[in-house]
Amino acid sequence: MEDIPALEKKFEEKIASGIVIEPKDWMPERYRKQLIRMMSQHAHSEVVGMLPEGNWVTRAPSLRRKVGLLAKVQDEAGHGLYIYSATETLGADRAKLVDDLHTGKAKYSSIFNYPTLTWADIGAIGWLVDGAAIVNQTALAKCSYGPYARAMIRICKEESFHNKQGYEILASLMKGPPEQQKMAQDSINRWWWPCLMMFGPSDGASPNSEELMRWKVKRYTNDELRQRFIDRTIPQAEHIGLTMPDPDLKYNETTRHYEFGEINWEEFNQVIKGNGPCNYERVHARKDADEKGLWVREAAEAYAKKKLTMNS
Ligand code: FAQ
Repeated sequence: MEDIPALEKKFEEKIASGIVIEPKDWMPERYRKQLIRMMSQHAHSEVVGMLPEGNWVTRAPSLRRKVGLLAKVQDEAGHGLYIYSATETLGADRAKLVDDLHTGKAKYSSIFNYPTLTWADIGAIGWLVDGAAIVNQTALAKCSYGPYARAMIRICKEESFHNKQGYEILASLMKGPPEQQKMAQDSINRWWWPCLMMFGPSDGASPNSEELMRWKVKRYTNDELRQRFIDRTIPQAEHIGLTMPDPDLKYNETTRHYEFGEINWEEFNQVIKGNGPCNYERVHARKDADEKGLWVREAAEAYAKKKLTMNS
């Protein structure tokens, strides 16, 4: 049996040469812990993320829109399941992770603590929230932990469909009467800044980034990904006549990037502390679903046990 410093050295060499770490490989406890933290928050976000959109399933304006939205919400559930499974490859107990969400110990993405007030918000979530998620997750598809990286490949493909669906909803509203255009613009006014917050605190204020970058879990910093999202999103907004609620937004010909205004970090900190507009409602809805689904899980378990006894 090799000693810990030798194992650590080998692990760092693997990371440095771009070798992907797999579940049975030796890894430092801190690497495992960081991955479980980040991946479980990600899984919780996918599952909680179904709630704001689910709010509109019964009120989608046409059968076509309803079918698209239902498929999207189901996809998000699937993403949560892949990522929870990936945390299990690290030895995490899924029931404990879910319990941490319900007791407020675990975080989930700040973005899902905002309400969906109009149909246009469903367009804004698909276009902006999934758009931000794609920028973040295409980078994670190259992360150093194999099961997480592989889950991201399929998830990004599905998110691309969601992104196009959301953009199409907003493009249709922008071609409609003034009331619909106003509704689309209002949704962008409310969702733009919270979407920029999805990428996390600025680099200087991000305690986990340095370690995660060193281990190639994160391949880019929070600010780099935020900038990438802004640069690719503004031309899309202009194309359909939407404007972002930021008077400081302007293209810099020299850097070839958009400059943007100050993010309200106080709002971000309040939301991740549990004081956002819908935090209570979201966690309460998840706890309620968990309690109401208990009999289904118990029945499935009893059936599986019975089948096992009959077969043995
Ligand atoms: N919300 O040191 P950092 C989606 C926390 S999926 C809440 O920079 P890190 C799909 C952070 O956890 C969206 N908390 O942290 C969908 C840490 O707290 P801790 C989710 C946040 O990990 C679409 C503290 O602040 N995606 O949208 C947030 O290096 C439509 C310090 O921050 C992922 O989770 C935030 N926005 O970087 C579903 C992707 N930002 O744990 C339905 C994977 C930061 O130390 C509908 N995660 N915090 O107490 C990541 O890439 C990273 O974890 C970051 C944060 C970038 C989110």
